[in-house]
Amino acid sequence: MFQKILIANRGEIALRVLRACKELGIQTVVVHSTADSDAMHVRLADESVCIGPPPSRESYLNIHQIVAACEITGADAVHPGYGFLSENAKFADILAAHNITFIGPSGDHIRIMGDKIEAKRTAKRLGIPVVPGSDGAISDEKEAKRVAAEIGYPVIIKASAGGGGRGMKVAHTEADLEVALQTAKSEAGAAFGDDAVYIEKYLEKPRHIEVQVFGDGAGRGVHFGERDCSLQRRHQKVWEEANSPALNAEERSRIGGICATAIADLGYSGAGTIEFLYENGEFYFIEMNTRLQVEHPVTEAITGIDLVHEQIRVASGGGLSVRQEDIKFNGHAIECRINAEDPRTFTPSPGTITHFHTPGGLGIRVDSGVYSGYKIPPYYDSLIGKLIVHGRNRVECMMRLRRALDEFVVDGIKTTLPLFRDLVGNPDIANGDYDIHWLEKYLAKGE
Ligand code: MV4
Repeated sequence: MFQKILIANRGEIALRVLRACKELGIQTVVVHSTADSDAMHVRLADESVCIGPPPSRESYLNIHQIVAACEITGADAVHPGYGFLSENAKFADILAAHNITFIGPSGDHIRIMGDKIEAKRTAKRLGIPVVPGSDGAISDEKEAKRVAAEIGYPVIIKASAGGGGRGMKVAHTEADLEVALQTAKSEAGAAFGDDAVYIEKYLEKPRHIEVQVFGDGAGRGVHFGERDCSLQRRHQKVWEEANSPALNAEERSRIGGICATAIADLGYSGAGTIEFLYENGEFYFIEMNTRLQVEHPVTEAITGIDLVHEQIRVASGGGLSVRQEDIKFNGHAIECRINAEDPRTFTPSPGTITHFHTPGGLGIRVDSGVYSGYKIPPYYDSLIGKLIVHGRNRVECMMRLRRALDEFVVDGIKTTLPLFRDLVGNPDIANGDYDIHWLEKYLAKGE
């Protein structure tokens, strides 16, 4: 087991990882920018190292500074959290070259999944159902037209270096295709320095369902069920739940089994998320994330398993603590992302939190890095906390969520709490009847 883990992140996820390390009796080091000297992760860690000025590029993304912090403190492993360097293959490789364990998959697995064309090809080879489309990059308009005619319109053009919704263009007819292809290519080239694009059948009203997987790096793979993350705005998830209201136990175990087998065959190590679009009872792979995700607590709530413990165990060579048959799904969980933003326009609202009071009671978990009197710096993302609610079934979970939202107090700044108080009373949400476009339509109506 590791002696000392360096946490290369900030905010609620840095605290989340700190808690797991403390439980496992592992010493902790955190890094921070000069804007985060008063941050909770700095207060709770055994040691801290200031690694640079506020901009992420010069601090939380600065590989040399982080490696230096490892050497100075004698950390033998790094947990990257999510965002920042968590899916940076070069960072994983550099740590390995310094005999520091990256708590995550190999650089090569990160690289494969970071290239969306390569990821899709790999998924298909491993027996995961994918969206119909081009077999690799599209070289010219003629090829685009041939593929589109074959799969049928509408089609979507995506950047291979994109992901998370960046650089996508929809073409409804052949007349739209030329413009869509050219704009997708030039936007991809400008944004990512790589203009490779591919084409897929455009699914009009899918849900976003993702499967939580783990590999032990030695040929074993398991799944922890799925999360439904369809409620998004501009590709930012707002509300996530496990299980998906759209799936039954048989569908869960079928898609989960396919994913677990694929992860085993890939020789993958650590936590991963296989993302699907789900429409008319069918799953279509779109991307794989090679990190722990923001919404992992809903999976922890229904399985009772600490996913960060599992990450640390696997990275240290101790293997997974569970076999597939040990993983049971109990009840229902919902996560609300509390952002320091206007609840309608989502404009960031940094500033001082004058009062912070979190809800409690059975089935309630709040993961947050803020406190009363804390000043939110303007340099980073606006997530200030996550409310995770568990119940024996979805109805109980929703009742408990409504109550927890009533108890939650955040004064001094705007937050997205009022949006959740509206959503929890909405009939479509109560019925679990929503797709990936539901939230944007709801916000546009201004109900
Ligand atoms: C799609 C799609 C429809 N058809 N692919 C957006 C983010 C990226 N991960 C993939 N995305 C989409 N890919 C096909 N073939 C619709 C989206 C999409 C979306 C997906 C998940 C959650 C919210 C979304 C919002 C708009 C578009």
